[in-house]
Amino acid sequence: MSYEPDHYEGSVPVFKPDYETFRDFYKFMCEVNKYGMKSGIIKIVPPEQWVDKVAFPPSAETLQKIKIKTPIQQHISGSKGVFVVQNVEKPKSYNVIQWKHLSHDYKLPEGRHSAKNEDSSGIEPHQQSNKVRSKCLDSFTLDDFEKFRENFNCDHLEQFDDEQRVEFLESYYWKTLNFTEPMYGADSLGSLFEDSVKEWNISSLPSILEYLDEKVPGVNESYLYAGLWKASFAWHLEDQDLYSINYIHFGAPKQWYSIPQEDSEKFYNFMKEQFPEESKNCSEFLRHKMFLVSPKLLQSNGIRCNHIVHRQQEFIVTYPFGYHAGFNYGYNLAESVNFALPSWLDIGAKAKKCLCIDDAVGINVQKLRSNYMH
Ligand code: AKG
Repeated sequence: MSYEPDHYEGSVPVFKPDYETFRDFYKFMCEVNKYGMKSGIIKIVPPEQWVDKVAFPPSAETLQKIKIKTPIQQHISGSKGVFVVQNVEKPKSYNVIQWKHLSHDYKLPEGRHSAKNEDSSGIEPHQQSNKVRSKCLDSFTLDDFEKFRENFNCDHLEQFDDEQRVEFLESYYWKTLNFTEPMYGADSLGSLFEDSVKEWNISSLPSILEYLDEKVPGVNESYLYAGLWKASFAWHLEDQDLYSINYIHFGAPKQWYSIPQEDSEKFYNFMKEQFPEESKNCSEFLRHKMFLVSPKLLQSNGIRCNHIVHRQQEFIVTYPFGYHAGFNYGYNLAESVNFALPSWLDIGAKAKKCLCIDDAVGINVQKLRSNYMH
């Protein structure tokens, strides 16, 4: 068994464990903890034996259950690598068929070996597409989802295998971030894992958060994230400085950035300088998940910024004190939850909380510790 990274990508350790090393999530996380506590995030490419147990495409029943409720429209202002993201909820719900249709309104630019933007064969003409969008959620039948399975994934997915294309898109994102208003189906309760998946099932991970007295959405219950091109997550730490794990079930990749823990204080001070008003009003202003600065700007100010592309059927894990941010390269579906190892109890007890958001998550760490110990 080897718990060493296979290699590093953009200074992020990438693990490719064999099935024996991988299958015990808790042991694996304890063994690789020292790496993540340095780099902020790690990537895990699961072994084929595990991937084969996860339905791909998901069953029609599973696809039918996905409800993308009140997605957010992201109003992004700023320039020169410093941006504020304001998330405005849209009072609408989508199923995954409608979400894929919506993705045609958020096209990627052409350029540097681009896949042409013409629609692939499985996509219906515009008129029909309008019909799909206005159709009432309840009027979709299981048969519709059965048919959708033939074309469920992101069109032109192969473009993301072209390194130069991805680099072009990343640089285009930072240049044009404030030109459009991306949509993001973030924080919808749910899971795409079948109960038959016993290992690394994000909706039922072994974690000391099992000892919490109640269910906390997104913390010990998994959330789904339905992405579109440019849908972004601003710089933040997890609630109560927990760990998080994120799996892309299908679709376009996510771009991730992380700050090595050694530079986290430098990073926080830099962010305070960029957003003086907000930081004066709330010392925990980064928990508002509204502030984006580019990796280039960070690096030119002496703050190291790791970067990695997260593809479908891969995991990213984020660590306490590891600030992270990123965006989606297109239509995709990811699942994420928080978790904790016993060594987190001391971290959680000291974690600061933002008091200006009413629904900010607070965990009674003392109670959790005593539940866990007895
Ligand atoms: C996490 O999973 O911890 C994240 O911050 C990513 C959220 C997202 O995918 O939008």
